[in-house]
This record gives sequence, structure tokens and C-alpha cells, in this order.
Amino acid sequence: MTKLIYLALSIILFSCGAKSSSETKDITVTEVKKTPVNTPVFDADSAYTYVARQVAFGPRVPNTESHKNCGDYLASELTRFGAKVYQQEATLTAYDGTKLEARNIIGSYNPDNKKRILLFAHWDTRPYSDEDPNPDNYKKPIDGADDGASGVGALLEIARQINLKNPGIGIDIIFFDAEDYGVPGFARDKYNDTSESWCLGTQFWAKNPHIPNYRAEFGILLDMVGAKNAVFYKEFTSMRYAARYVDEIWETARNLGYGKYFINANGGGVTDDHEFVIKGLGIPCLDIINYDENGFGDHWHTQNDNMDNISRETLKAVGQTVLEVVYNR
Ligand code: AHN
Ligand code: ZN
Repeated sequence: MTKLIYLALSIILFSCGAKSSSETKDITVTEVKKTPVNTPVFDADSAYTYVARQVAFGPRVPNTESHKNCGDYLASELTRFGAKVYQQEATLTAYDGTKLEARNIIGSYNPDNKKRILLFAHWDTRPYSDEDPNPDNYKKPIDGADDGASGVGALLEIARQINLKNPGIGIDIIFFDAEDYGVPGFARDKYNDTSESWCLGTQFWAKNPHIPNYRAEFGILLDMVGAKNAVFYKEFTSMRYAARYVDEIWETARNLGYGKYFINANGGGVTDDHEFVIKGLGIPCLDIINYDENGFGDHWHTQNDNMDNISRETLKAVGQTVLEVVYNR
């Protein structure tokens, strides 16, 4: 009985207090945040395994058996993680006229929810090592542990977590094909290195989205997010079209303690899948990409883009940051 009176009293006192404080002039207005949701823990070992599994198929160059097998694996993983899976097949023409049997693999969560975030990465690997110090390697395909497998590996772990705990908004995870078949350095006297020679799978999807009139509030591209000592600057095109989301994500990363990866400074611009989603569908997109004044890292488009260079810590920084954004919107 006394407990109840106390409770009633404290409510009255509390509400009186609130009333009087609202009458004072210097009240601090704090932003009203959505009820915080406990973000799942991104398992870096799990993500690392998904990267290694892709690399174990061999280079995922379109028109090869490794590519076909890895594509089947990715679709079956998304299915296993409870996504509604769409597979989009297309014959795309490379810069040199080669016909590429390409496949975009799409996994959707809460497909009827109008509020959606798009998460994407390319899953194919480059048929060339045209940045390798040894010219004998120029025409060898890369393992693409970082360039290809890292972004997909992080997104597979995110898919696994989404399946374990529904974030309550729509999420589309897209693995784009034929991103990395752009004009190689050794052929630039013969072919112009235009941005259109890259990102063929994304260009196709932007013209033929898996859902007519597809919309998402914004998109996040993960490209080369697995290397030791990776750094992610605020990429130019991302800042031009999606600055508020870039700033939000970089701030989230900082608050989680990943500021050494997510550098709070503007970086250069890159031709990448996000550009074609922005231009084609008008969806603001940003690119989390390991890119600084020296380029994409010494391993980029060389034989050294292999598992030796993959860091669980980098995958964790990116994956946990993206999960935090997904679960707090
Ligand atoms: C260019 O090399 C023109 N853009 C970088 C896009 C890319 C290639 N991402 C991975 N590989
Ligand atoms: Zn590449």
C-alpha cells in the first residue's frame, strides 16, 4: 500500500518537475532517438570463412567453372539464411567483345516493407593481374580475396545475422557480377578505359531491376573491405550524392572504435558499382572502399590479392558498422 502511494507521489512529482523545467528558457533539447535496438554481434571468423570459401573455388572469372560453382554457392547461402532469392542472368559484352555469361544474385529480407536499404558488392574476380610488378602475370586471373570476396563475405555474415534477428526494415543484398572486366592496363593503347567497361552487372541491373520501380532509401557498396591496414576515406561520388549517409556511417564507425579504418576526411573518387545505381535509379549510394592517395593498396589487381592479406579485424570493423546502421534506423 505504501509502495503504491510512493509510486503515485513520484509520478506526480516527476510530472510537476517536468512541467516546471519546460518553462525555463535554457532547457537542453536532446534529439529524440528511436528506441535503441541491440545490434547483433558480427562474427569476423564467420565472415573470414565465407571469404575463404569463395577463394577456394578458384578465380571467379565469368565463363569459367569456378565462377559457376561459386555463384551456385552464394545463391544457396542466401537461401539458407532465409532470404527471398532472385537470380538474374544476362549475356553482357566486355570491352573487347567477349560475351560474358553473367549472373546477379539478390537476397531480399522483408520484401514487402517499403523502407529498404540496399547492401551490395561484386562477386566476380578480375581475369587479369595487370597491376602486378611482374608482366608475366598480367594475363593471369587474381584470387580476389579482397577484390571481390571480402565484400561478399561480410554481406553473407550480415545475411546470417539478419536471419537470426529481424531488423524490421527491408534489406536487399545484391552480389553483382562482371564488375572487374574493365580495360586492362596492357590494352589501353587499343581500347579506351571508359567507366562503362567496368561494373557490367550493375549497369544491367540498373536498367533491369529485379523488381519494377525498385526503390531503396539508400545503398551501401562494400568493395575491398578485407585487407590488413585498410583505410576508408569518404569517397568523392558518395559525398556528392549521399553525404548524410556517409557522415552517419563514418560517425557510427568512430563511435564503435573503428576510427582508424574509417578516416574522417574526404577522399578521391572511384568508378564503381555505386555510380551506376545512383545514375540509373537515383538511389543515393556510398562506397566503402580501401582507397587512399597511393591507390587501392599494393595487392590490388596483382597475384598478391590472396588470403594472406585478409584481416578479420578489418572485416569486423566494416561488418559491425553496417549492422549497427541496419539495426538503428
Ligand atoms: C577502377 O579501377 C576504374 N575502378 C575501381 C573499381 C574496382 C575495380 N573495384 C574493384 N576493382
Ligand atoms: Zn578490381
